[in-house]
Amino acid sequence: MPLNFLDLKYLPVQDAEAIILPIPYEATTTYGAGTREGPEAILAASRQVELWDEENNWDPSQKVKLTTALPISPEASGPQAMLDKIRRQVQPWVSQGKLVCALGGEHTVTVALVQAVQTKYPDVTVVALDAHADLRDSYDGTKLSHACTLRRVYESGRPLVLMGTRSYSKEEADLLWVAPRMKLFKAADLHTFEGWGQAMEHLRQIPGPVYLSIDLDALDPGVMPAVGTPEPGGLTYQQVLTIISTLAQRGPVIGLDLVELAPIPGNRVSEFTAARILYKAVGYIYQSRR
Ligand SMILES: [Mn+2]
Repeated sequence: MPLNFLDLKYLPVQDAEAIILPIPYEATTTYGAGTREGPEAILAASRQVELWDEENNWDPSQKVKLTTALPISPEASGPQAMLDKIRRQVQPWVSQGKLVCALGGEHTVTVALVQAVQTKYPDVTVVALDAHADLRDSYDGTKLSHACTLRRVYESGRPLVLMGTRSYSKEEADLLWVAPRMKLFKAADLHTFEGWGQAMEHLRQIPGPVYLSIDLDALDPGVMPAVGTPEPGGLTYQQVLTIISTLAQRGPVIGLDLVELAPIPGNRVSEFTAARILYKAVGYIYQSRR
């Protein structure tokens, strides 16, 4: 029996308004491996998440028609085939107005997820939380590496907001300076009073639909140790929640993903925190829709 998010009772996908979609895809990991185990670890941990939202005094699991889809199985014939498979599966759900919340797997899956939402929401803005810029044109001989994710997303032609960034190459830095549709909020700036205020103001001004990609390494490794490429100096749990609720209060968040969780056996804090962030995100998004 596949795991359901929050251990909720089974609801057919066609009756759901929000779909948790596990994508245990891992092909181009460069440092710590294990992101293919990420979705199942988050779903298992989610069974321990309290359903009552202590912050806003409601139970989103009772009010939102939420279900967990079967995982998208990895495609052996290569990354492009995998991305095509994800896009083909997600696009019809998006066109029916469903919110797809994907669980990675490596960050590369975001490329297909953004393409899937672009058909219905051509005016989408992508907000990406990530320790790394992920703007390399190619890496280890492929353009579909996790290290190139946001470069491919940027090529979709839509505005891209990077938050929590604290590690990038000279090539990526050069692009960050000249790219007109790109806005960068480095982690160090988000840790200052003024920088944080400017970032929240920028988020409040984003018009139209937002797609939110959360590479879990955006969080500080003290909070989220189980990621493939940890970087010190990251965001706090509360900062991530405030970013999501600010985006949701501003306007529609029409898709999201949580990627790059690589579980550490014996340490459950990362997957539990990821499950908690996902449930909080669903709550913020539907609270503002009602
Ligand atoms: Mn990333």
